[in-house]
Amino acid sequence: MLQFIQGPALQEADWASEAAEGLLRPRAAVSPKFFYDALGSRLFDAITELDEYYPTRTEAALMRRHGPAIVQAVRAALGPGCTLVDLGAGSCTKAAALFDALAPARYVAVDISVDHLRQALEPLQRQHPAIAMLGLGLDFSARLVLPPQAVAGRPLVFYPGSSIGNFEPEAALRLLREARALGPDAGLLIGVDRVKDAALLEAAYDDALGVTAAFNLNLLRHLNRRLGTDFDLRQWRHVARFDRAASRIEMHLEAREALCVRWPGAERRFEAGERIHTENSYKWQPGDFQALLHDAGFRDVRHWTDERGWFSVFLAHG
Ligand code: AVI
Repeated sequence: MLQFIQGPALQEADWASEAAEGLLRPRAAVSPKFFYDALGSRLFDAITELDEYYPTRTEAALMRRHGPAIVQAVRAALGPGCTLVDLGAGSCTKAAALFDALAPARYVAVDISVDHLRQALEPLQRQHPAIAMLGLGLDFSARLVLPPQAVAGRPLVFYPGSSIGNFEPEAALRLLREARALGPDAGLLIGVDRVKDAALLEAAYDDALGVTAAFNLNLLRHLNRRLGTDFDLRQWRHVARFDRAASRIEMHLEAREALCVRWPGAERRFEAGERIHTENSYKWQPGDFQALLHDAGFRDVRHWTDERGWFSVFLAHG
């Protein structure tokens, strides 16, 4: 049985006012959610294929190598017939790879828009008729609560891809607490990118082909369409730096020259070298992430890593 539910969607006026507020701050900043229009989503898919962008392929290799042990640990922790809650499900391929071994009773695919999920879920439901499936449109970065009919059996929240790194640590803690609160016996399986050499990290976020630069600059195109700004993309350049003290990659767009950006009802001057902060991608030490999981209320935590120790998958429950 396949169902779809769309939660409250952000109104166009909310998107515009959020972007305008960020542009008008003394240190301009725009939320990374503005990366993901149709072209931005395709550019992100291209990033995951770059030689320099190791997280996607490292996590995939880790899941292939340790998948059986991970699934066994999940089954030992949660028992059979869990509800697999897939955050940021997109094409649902990462979760679908677990179906045969994990045999969930239900699959809840969560993404910002339910329309993204229809294409993926319809064929998946035909391939796995025994799993009850729900596509849920929800901005879980604001708050993760599921409709009461979504969960039947113990929930296992699945959040691969190290997207937790795009949350500020306090917001990450809030999301993990909300995951813990999905049920008295909720579990969590999550991919986390680790602290490593700055040169490796900076190359992953500033690749030779310029795909990440295009991904970052595309945010300005998106703003031109959504807010009516008149950004000229040629006046901006992509910057990605690892801040070791904050343990995060920061992405910015830097004005190549003094300029003025205008949009209906407002304008903002930028000096040459002035930046718009577009994303943080936090890199975690395993011990610190384990402490965060404990703070979120999970008592039992295990983790697996690849042979270079670049990426970790954590299973938390209890
Ligand atoms: C989606 N997220 C995990 C990516 C990351 O690595 O922080 C987004 C990204 N930004 C630039 N490259 C990839």
